[in-house]
Amino acid sequence: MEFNDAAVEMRDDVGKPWRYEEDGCTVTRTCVWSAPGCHPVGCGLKVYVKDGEVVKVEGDENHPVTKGRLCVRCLAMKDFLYHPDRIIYPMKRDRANRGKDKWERCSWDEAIAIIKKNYDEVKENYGVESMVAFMGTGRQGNIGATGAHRVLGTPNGCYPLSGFSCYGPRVCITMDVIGSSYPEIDYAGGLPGSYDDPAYTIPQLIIQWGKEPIYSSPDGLFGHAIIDLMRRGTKLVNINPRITWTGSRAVMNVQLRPGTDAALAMAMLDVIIEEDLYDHEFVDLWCFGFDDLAKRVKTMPPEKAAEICEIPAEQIYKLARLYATSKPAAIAWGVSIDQSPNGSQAGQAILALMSITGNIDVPGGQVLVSVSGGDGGKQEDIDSVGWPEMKQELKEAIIGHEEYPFYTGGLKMSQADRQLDALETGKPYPIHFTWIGETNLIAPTCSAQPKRWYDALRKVDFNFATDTWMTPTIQGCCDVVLPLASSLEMETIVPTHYGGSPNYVGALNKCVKCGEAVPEWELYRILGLALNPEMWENREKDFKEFYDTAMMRAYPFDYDELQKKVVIQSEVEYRKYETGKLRPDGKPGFNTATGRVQLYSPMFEMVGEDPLPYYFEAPTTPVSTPELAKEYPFTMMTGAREIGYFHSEGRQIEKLRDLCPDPLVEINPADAEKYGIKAGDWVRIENPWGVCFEKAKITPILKPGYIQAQHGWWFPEEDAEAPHLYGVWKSNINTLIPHSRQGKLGFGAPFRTTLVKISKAQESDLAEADRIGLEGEDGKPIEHADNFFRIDNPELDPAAR
Ligand SMILES: Nc1nc2c(c(=O)[nH]1)N[C@H]1C(S)=C(S)[C@@H](COP(=O)(O)OP(=O)(O)OC[C@H]3O[C@@H](n4cnc5c(=O)[nH]c(N)nc54)[C@H](O)[C@@H]3O)O[C@H]1N2
Ligand SMILES: Nc1nc2c(c(=O)[nH]1)N[C@H]1C(S)=C(S)[C@@H](COP(=O)(O)OP(=O)(O)OC[C@H]3O[C@@H](n4cnc5c(=O)[nH]c(N)nc54)[C@H](O)[C@@H]3O)O[C@H]1N2
Ligand SMILES: [Mo]
Repeated sequence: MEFNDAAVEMRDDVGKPWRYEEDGCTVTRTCVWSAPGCHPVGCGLKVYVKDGEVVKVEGDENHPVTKGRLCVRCLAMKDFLYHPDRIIYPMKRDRANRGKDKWERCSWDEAIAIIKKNYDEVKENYGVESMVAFMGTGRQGNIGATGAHRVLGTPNGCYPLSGFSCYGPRVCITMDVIGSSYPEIDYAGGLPGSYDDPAYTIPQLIIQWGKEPIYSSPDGLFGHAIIDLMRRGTKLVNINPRITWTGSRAVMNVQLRPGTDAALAMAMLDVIIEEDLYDHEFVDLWCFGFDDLAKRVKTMPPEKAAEICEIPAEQIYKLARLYATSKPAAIAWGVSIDQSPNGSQAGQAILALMSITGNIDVPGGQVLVSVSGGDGGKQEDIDSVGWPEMKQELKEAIIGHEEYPFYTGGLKMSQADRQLDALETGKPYPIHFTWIGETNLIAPTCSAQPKRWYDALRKVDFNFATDTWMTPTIQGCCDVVLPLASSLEMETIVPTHYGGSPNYVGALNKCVKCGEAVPEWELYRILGLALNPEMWENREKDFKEFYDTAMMRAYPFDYDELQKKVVIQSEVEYRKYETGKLRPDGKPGFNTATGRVQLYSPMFEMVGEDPLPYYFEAPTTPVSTPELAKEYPFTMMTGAREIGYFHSEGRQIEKLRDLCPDPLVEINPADAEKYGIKAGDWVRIENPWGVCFEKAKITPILKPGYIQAQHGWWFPEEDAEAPHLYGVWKSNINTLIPHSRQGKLGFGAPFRTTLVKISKAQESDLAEADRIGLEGEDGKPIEHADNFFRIDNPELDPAAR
């Protein structure tokens, strides 16, 4: 990645220094990244500190992109920092007391000694492969690669979300099709003149495809940029079963049936090719497999897709023409695509749309990172990041490798569903030691059927966690917990889009210290030196040193310079396929096997997948499982993002809880009337895999027959002890999502297309749900396992393995 000095100079002229005095406070300008959880937009903050304590946080108007705008989660940062439920000291608990609130504060030395004793024993008796490091979303540490491989020395880093249904699929597919990290829309984030920069062109059209950045700012895309661009004339299309806030301002809302995106994308390709609306020059010079693609998409004419997607065929024609004739146009690929077993094909078709319309790596289109960038475009970088000096037989022992080599090879992580199978069955080998690094997986976040994960993790010999808060997962399963610092308590950097798209790099400038919490990179060093010293002995002692040596290749400025400037924008160069900047050999073209955009994927073919996009029904829908649909008539989407919470975080913070006090399920008014459900009623949501309860939000933004249920819920104010675990089972929507329904590449899961039935919850039901795990009248805890966690019923569920 190259960086723009002009931009830096400009900031110096207009910006405040990185630290100054005001109103009796020391003000530090800094950028944020997790914790608290957030994807790396690196929003700018001004943090006011007096007598060593944060008194106020404001948006930093000097930040070249966020320009003072900030979401509520950052505005509530002070409440996050000093909340009594935060973990700021190491804690230990006897294994026999798992699930009991019997934590004891201990020293760092003692905590590390306990971890090391267990590590050494398990390594000696079963080998490092019997260990797993679990990671959640988008944290700076990336436990998957760094933690598992460098700290534990195991090949099994695992993101436990069924089918790795977030971002990973996108990156792997794009790596194969385009040879780059995934292409984000170009919102001028790397340009010093922002939207008015002479190098930039305002997109005529943006398609938010299963994405709603205004709430989510996902994977480094600053949500407000969409609004900024609309103010400058960009038209918006939402492809979304729900009409969202931005949808109400869009020129078109394509309210497709969830999980049918591949059919829609293929039909759009068909129209664009059939009506000769594609970019001939780009296709001729830079694409591979166009004729095969054209032939394939002929099998999905708009009329057929219209039936599958339950939208008018006319709308598909209109959308295809609008997209192909708007220059430039950009598609924002949302997590809804990844959260579908057919998502790999939908993604492949979306990349084909971006490519054949000539929108790849052009101003206002989809921007790509250059090979010298921070995403490690060079093969040796990829190898060394993923597998530091790990023996070949260990690499091959990674769980799920034989069945899903595209997944395990691309992500260097064990396949999530097979990882649960291994925990449950001991096959291909038993798991004896886990590090729950950055995920609250038994809350309805990073797993399908979390009760199965919970039961399996409880049996593991030793589990330790690293987090900023106590969670149901830690309370239920762990033996040691190490405290992590938040964004305001550390020095580090934030590269937007995890370094995947050239925008800017921000500095996290330390403002305060809380207890004995440490930044994630420091934690790796502490653990690494104890457990796997040969990998860590010669490594840098602090972040500045690490940055100035290890990261210099990616960033041509030293840490002190970045700290002072707070944000440095990258130099954006377009059409890099013409100048050789996308390939390590410096030749023009793309960094793929054929040197072109692979509309036909040789790699997919090699691993037994169809090389061309195709459509298949999700595992439980009225079409694929009509019998099941008779009893469970609603199609459930889950997890559409809320502004106040990041997944399972934030329920403790009063200001955020006030915004959304209860778990909500959206129901269309016609359905609500039919089922006698009123706004605010508790609703029983049920299917063969489980039962849970959320409160009704009655809204016409979704069609009858569909519901959208919130994820992430637990109740930190409730009883901590197992099996109640802060009421984590009551509104645990993921108990209803079946395990192991991924596509052929190992990706995708039905988080947005599962069949359920709904009813107004009975008082007795709710009373039972509220008391799961608490003592009944006879003094024994109520388990209700049969009622709340159904056992897979193979008769109802033909797809069950
Ligand atoms: N039903 C349903 N379920 C979903 C989704 C959905 O749409 N529907 N979305 C899925 C998606 S896309 C994702 S990515 C997953 C996310 O799943 P998770 O990542 O597991 O979710 P979180 O609750 O954000 O985070 C877990 C823990 O990380 C801690 N944490 C925060 N910041 C840091 C940090 O910097 N370092 C460390 N070590 N810990 C930190 C938090 O305190 C929290 O306890 O959820 C998935 N779950
Ligand atoms: N405030 C907040 N921000 C977050 C997070 C958070 O928990 N809270 N989580 C972060 C994470 S890990 C992620 S991955 C991102 C995700 O962020 P986004 O990619 O923006 O995804 P969502 O908001 O989950 O979903 C976007 C829309 O997809 C629609 N949708 C549902 N099913 C389908 C479908 O089958 N097809 C189509 N086309 N659309 C569908 C939903 O109605 C929803 O409005 O957000 C990140 N940012
Ligand atoms: Mo995610």
